[in-house]
Amino acid sequence: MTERLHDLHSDRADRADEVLAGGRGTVIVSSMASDSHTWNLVYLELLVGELGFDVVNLGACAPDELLEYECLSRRPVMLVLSSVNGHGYQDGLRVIQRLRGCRPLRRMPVVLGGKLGTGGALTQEQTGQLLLAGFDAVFDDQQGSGSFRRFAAALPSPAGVLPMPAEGAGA
Ligand code: B12
Repeated sequence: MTERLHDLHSDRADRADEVLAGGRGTVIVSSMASDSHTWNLVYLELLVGELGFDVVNLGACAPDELLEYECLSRRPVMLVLSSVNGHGYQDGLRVIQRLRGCRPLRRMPVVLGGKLGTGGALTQEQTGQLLLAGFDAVFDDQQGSGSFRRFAAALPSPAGVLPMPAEGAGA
């Protein structure tokens, strides 16, 4: 019995270490097929890493098949798509339809953000269509990073991993 309790305790301690070392799970950051901009992805990689996730950055012009393949093989806790070249609506709609059509990826959190339209922000109708097609959230450029941070903070921790310590709490 004592041995079992000891095992349970070490297991918990290992998991806590994992959390402190950034064990909130893997997030994939990527652009989509038409978009060759890269600094947006560098920014997102740093931001998501700062929030405690492990980040895989697929880079610019990621083909739809690559996105699907990486999501299936890595099973991220979230996919963060970025688009700044003005084709965010078209690329986003196509990609989310493909991902949601793939049964194992139906419940994976997927968000889209950046400079999504050519004439500034997307219309309410366009945003609504993206959400209806399966995005969990759409962050237009003018919103800043606050709402994205809140969304990421509310993601459930990977199964069995302890919750992140509250901000400001600590030894
Ligand atoms: C550098 C640059 C390029 C370089 C890119 C080099 C590279 N390696 O990245 C080159 C020359 C290749 C380029 C090409 C083009 N570009 Co360009 N480019 C820029 C420029 C000047 C800076 C972009 C940048 O690096 N910003 C720095 C990064 C850190 O910030 P960011 O990209 O703005 O991303 C921020 C936010 O959008 C947000 N964000 C982004 N993604 C996400 C995702 C989430 C989830 C969240 C929460 C937030 C978020 O966070 C970031 C930090 O605040 C911008 C104009 C500008 N001043 O912004 C135009 C700009 C993005 N380009 C533009 C255009 C049109 C093009 C071209 C189509 C031009 C052409 N006719 O060929 C091509 C597109 C090529 C392609 N296939 O995609 C337009 C896009 C317009 C639109 N969206 O309506 C812009 C805005 C210029 C303009 N004012 O017209 N470009």
